[in-house]
Amino acid sequence: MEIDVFTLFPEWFEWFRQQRHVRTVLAAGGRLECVNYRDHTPLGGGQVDDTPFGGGAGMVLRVDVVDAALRARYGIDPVELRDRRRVIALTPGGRLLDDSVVDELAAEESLTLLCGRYEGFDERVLEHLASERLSIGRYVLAGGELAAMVVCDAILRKLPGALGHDDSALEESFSPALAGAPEYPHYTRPSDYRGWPVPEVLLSGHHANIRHWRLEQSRSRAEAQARERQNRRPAAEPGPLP
Ligand code: 6GU
Repeated sequence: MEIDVFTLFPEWFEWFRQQRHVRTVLAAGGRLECVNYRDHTPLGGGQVDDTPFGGGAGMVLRVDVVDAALRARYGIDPVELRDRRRVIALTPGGRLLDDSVVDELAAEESLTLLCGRYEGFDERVLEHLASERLSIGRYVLAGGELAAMVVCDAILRKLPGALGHDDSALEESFSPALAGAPEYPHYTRPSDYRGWPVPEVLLSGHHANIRHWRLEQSRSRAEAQARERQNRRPAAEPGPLP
């Protein structure tokens, strides 16, 4: 897996790269590299953003800057690049990340993640340079960097060897192995702490019973989650603008 992250804050990713599961994947031949938009800007003074046409708050990442950075990295017109490689713009309005999207991305050989800053991207980045848009949830972050790290973390931990135990990522929350349900609970020593006991079945050594109990727990958690979703008000359908 080779991931290129385009950002104005490559130093944020130095910490991320040092985390054990990330180091493991990188040591096994994976790549996680950052490209600083500012290193490739065609504008003077390291300028990368500009005020929005039509007025309004904040600054917008310029399309010519993103174009130049992609071209410098890949040596071809980014308009062609996006047909050959997934160029994913991180933006709160994008497709919502979930376990199946992570699986889909983890199956790719290479990915490009574009982080926006300020008020976000000039819309023409999304329309003409990116192949798709991705969001990590219905809230707004100050920039795409943390979202990019979330995406990288979720992908890298699925790759062989990342967790040191190849089964760990298999039967986990929301995985097909659990029919998309949350994971069953885990316990370790002590078996009784302050009168809080570990469920008897887990201490029984009876593997079939343990398996049955775990799947049952996972199923009932899925049901509880579904009930909770129903009780909540439906996720705000965008209403008419004021
Ligand atoms: Cl991908 N970017 C930003 N700026 N905010 C977000 C997001 C992405 N996903 C959720 N909120």
